Amino acid sequence: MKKLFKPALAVATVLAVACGGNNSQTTTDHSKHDHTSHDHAATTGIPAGEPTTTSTEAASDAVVIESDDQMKFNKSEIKVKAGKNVTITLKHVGKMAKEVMGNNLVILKPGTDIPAFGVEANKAKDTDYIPASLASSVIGHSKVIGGGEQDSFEVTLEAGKYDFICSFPGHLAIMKGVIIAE
Ligand SMILES: [Cu+2]
Repeated sequence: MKKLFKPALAVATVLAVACGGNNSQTTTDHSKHDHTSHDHAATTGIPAGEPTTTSTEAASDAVVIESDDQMKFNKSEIKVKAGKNVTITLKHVGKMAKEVMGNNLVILKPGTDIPAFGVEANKAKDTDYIPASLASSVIGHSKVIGGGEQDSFEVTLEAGKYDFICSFPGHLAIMKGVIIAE
């Protein structure tokens, strides 16, 4: 209730001022104000408190992303806590073997040329499609996994936006997204 009180008061004050009347009194005198004519002040006061709750849930230090046999991640945007050790888990919820429908999750440094990375990744089967020549572009990555498997890795990201892809050949055009560290 404490969190809701402030926005509700702010809204009530704004509406009271908008109503005209004695402006110098309304800020301190809102408790005596006729509430029947300001029913909407109470309802708008509740949503005003919501963003606080939403933002604490948004950035996490442990995220799970699913991939499937349709060459898709289930999320295109992930929010994590900046400057904190974050665990990223990739879960392949499909059934196909990793040789056919392998998926991984690779977080790339900002500014990485993704198509060029993909060209090199295609040649890097032995290293889970992480090209040694472009290792410096990789902030973190999972193993290549098949249906029913999962793999986790840890990263610490400075505040910012990072691309993530699946670097299995032919997948990165569709299997991609953004990680926002905040
Ligand atoms: Cu993939």
